[in-house]
Amino acid sequence: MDFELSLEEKKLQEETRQFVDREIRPLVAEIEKKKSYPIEIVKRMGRQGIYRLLVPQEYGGVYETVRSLPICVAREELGRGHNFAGASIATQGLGSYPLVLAGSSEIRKRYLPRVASGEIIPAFALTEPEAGSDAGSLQTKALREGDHYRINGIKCFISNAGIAQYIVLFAKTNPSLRTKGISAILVETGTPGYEVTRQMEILAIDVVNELQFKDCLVPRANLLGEEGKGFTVAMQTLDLLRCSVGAHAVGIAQEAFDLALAYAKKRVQFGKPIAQHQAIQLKLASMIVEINCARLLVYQAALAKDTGQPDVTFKSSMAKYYATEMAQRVVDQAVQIHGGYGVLVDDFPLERLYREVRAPRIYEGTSEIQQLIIANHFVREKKN
Ligand code: COS
Repeated sequence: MDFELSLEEKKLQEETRQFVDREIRPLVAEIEKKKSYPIEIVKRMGRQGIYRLLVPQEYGGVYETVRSLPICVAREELGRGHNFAGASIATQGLGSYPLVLAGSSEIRKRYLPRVASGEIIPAFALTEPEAGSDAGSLQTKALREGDHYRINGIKCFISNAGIAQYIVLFAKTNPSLRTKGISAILVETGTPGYEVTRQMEILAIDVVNELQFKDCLVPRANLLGEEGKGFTVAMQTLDLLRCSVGAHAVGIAQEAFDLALAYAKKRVQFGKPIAQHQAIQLKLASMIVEINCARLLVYQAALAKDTGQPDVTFKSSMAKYYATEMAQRVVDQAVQIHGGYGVLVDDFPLERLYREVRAPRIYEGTSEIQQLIIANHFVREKKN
């Protein structure tokens, strides 16, 4: 068993780290101050070619098929730099992977190359006011009418919808069924009847919106895959990207650890740097052990996906669950090591990491949903 990244993956890691230092970190202070749409990050990531990890080679991607490990390696580095950079690779993937899985060849050709270059921003619209963890209970309807679907309903917490050119919508084409009544449909954001109704401000800087569909007519050709198979498309997309949320969390935690270590080495109390006090050393030791455990879980889940193992869902949920909970603990300890400076809003970045680390325990499935999936892996096995 080899725990080393390949030379190619190490190169990606190093190049992404340099890109973050050179092109993301200098933007952070202004983005945080203005609380503006960090669209410049998308442009820069597109130029760097990072979104090319998300689509197959045939459509401008890096690899023949989409691979999870490189996405995770890149996302850890992006997550260290700024929340929106780490989230952006995932939101771009959430909006493009359903096309990779189920889009017609015409749809793939039309959209994927431009997603890969960053020219197009897509979004993934699953959540509704009354359907969060229980995604199968969503109520948005897409009813057949000739060559079109007539869509009515509300979606919320939809990342990037406010800046997207298209969304992948999950709606009921057969409202009398639960998950088997759900279909995935591509909706261009300029379509009449589609409206972004609210910018939802959250703890970390991100673009999160509420949407409304009022008699929005979309061609039937925009159906992704078959009617009634949308829930599976959503779950398989989450299988790919949940472990990358874990990678993002590892990036936040590593950044917090590095800051805490540097601070502890220079901050003198009781006549010596606090890094030489056992109380701080114990914290640093626990933090780095936890970070490495989480990183290994992320790599394990990514490799499971890339080698076609059957337990991807389980491993991806373990990686997301452990890494996001771990990152919360690590950032909290990093704040503690910084003392009063840890909660200062200006100049010290810990306060930003403290805000950024919270949402990953919720989005793409809460920690409790991940625990449920992890437990069900064994409960279901025992049944068979
Ligand atoms: N891959 C392929 N198929 C899957 C799957 C996966 N990862 N997960 C579930 N399915 C299939 C099941 O096999 C089942 O098919 P059959 O009916 O043919 O057996 C179907 O989908 C329904 O699955 P299940 O019965 O497990 O659905 P539940 O309604 O119980 O919900 C959870 C399952 C809770 C796991 C799901 O609703 C979920 O992930 N919720 C969280 C949603 C979320 O992450 N939201 C964040 C928004 S996106 S940022």
